[in-house]
Amino acid sequence: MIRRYDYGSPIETGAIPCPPPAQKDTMPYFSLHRAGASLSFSLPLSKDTFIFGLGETVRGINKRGHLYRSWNSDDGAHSEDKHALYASHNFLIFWDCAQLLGVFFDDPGFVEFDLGYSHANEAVITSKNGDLRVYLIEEESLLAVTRAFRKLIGRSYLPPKWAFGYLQSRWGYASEQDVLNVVREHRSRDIPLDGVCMDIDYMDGYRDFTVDTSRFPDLAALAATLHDEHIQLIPIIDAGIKQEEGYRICDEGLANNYFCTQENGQPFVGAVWPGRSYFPDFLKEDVRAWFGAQYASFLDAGIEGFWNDMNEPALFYSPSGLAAAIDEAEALRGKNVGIEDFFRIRRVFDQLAGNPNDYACMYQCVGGHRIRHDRVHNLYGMNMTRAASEGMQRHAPSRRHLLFTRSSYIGAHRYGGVWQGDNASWWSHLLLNLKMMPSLNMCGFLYTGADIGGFNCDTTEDLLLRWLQLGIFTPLMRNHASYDARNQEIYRFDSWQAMRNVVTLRYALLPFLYSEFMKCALTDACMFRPLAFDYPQDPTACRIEDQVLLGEACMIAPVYEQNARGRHVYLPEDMLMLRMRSAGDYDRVPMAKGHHWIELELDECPLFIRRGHVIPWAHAAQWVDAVDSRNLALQGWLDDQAIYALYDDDGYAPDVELSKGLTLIHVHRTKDGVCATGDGLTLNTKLIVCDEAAP
Ligand code: MIG
Repeated sequence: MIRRYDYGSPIETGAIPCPPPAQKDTMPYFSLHRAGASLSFSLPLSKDTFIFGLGETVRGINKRGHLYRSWNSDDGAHSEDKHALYASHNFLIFWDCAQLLGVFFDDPGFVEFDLGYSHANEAVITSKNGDLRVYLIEEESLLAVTRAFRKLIGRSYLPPKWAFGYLQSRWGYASEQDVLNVVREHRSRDIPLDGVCMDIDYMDGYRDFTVDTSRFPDLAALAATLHDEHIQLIPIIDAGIKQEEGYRICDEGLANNYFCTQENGQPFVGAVWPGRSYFPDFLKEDVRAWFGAQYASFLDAGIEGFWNDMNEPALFYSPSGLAAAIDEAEALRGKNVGIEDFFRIRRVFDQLAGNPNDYACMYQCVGGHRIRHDRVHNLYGMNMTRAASEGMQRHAPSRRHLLFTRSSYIGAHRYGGVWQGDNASWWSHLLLNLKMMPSLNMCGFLYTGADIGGFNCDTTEDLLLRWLQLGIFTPLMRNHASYDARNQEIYRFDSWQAMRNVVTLRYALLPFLYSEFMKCALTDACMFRPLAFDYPQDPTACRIEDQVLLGEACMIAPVYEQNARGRHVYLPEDMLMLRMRSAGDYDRVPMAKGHHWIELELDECPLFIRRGHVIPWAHAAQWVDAVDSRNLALQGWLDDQAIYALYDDDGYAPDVELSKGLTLIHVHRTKDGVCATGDGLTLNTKLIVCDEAAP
């Protein structure tokens, strides 16, 4: 059951395509408190209440005990003390033995989630503006609540199949030659690869939709060369438009009033990579149509994937903010500057970026009305993504495109995926990557992954290897690093062969991963789930933060500590462990429900398959299109029989239907072994473990 309650004058956010009518009664369970414009909703927490959700945030799968804020922020330091990252996903599930409640706070402004932080036995959610819709979802189970919410917010974005390949990226591939080198180094070592991301370096002076032809002389020719190698180019597009007469995008935007404004109606100016820039008002439909149409020139050049960045929107400084800071510093010139003044002035400069005062000087247009940006701040990235998605659909309707964004709000999941932003080459961020997966899935974001190896800071060889061992399971599998970080392409390291072998696993698992992804997207399910979702009666399973369920039949448990040669794993039921080194090299270990210490050498990673289930396993390949998903081996631990529903399609067509893509694989035991059938499939059952092998 879903009920909607409205407060103040809610803004149409687009999170929910067809909202149910608002209730007339008062909302149960929560008590309300007004203070000025702000409106708080509080809910008592028992000592056993779990809180799930909130999508892209720091800390645990269980969100209880911290203060989170919805305020999309360009903050590259994802430390535990942070309250907000790039996205606002205001969906929560409260669960204990007495109550199960899904709640979505549809509010595009500043919202605070005090989840047992001020008072351990109370959750208080505060909307700063008090204009919002709240949706209450009550169902029988965690899975059902999530599915009902997902159904409400609409189907998740479907990427093309090639987007499940391994992608290599770096801020700093500064020329065509750099890109070609990356491709050659992978192909010559048989490291599988499906795409190379182009960061802002390809642009001419960081102007969107331009190419610096001195370094990338012919993008279409480069794209064609790479297509021959089965590799896609994936350029970045930023939100800010360089302020410069004669730059077409700028001129068109000014001529048509496409940019966000100041209070006086003049276009708002803030500095990002191109210097002083304008910000398209993506809340306006004509602006989205115009901006989205710009992607066409790249599509015509043979490019089929993009990433949208800086769309919180990030602001490095505003001219007035910077001028004030310089004045303050100037006032100290020649003085014997005291330490307090020194720290103050340092803070003034630190606080120029993403300053709330600047967002309060920016105006957008919603339904013909001017509205201060900070009331709708969290919708900016979503609407840039929408512009791109709709633009591509209009220009090339017969294909799916790869699109992932940094900033998002619930609703953006219908238009693209998300990457998890500027993480660091820290072991804790490998674990954070894992924890974000189920939380993002609950909020609709299925196509996601983090920068493998870590974006900021210098990675280490073992961190990259361990991170790849997680990355093989995440739909977006991209190695990405900052310009000032150590080179972290696989081929830079002594143990590149071990890393390559890990990547081959991704391709062996590809039919399985694609199948699980598409089934989840098409049935509003979560590909990654906390153990609590499937084992709510198992108190040990419910509190696990470093293992997650993958698809219907699997569980993953990566190693996330340096120098570890294994880890503790809790099995909520009997499972077959694959201790994997490469697509052709793994051990199959049937294991009983319970606690286990598992030895895992640096080049080994585990995948657990529930007893009684099988999963498909392909021959590894160098790129996605070369994976033969009709000719499969089956892995698993079989009792009498099992069924696997394999979803597959051509990987491009946008109008997919679950029933058209499903092939049922039936497996059963016979006197002489195992027999498997599936329409049009060649199936090899040699990898299936039978009961006799049980511990
Ligand atoms: O201010 O384009 O998160 O992936 O490499 C940094 C340069 C801007 C932030 C993105 C990152 C990208 C970087 N960008």
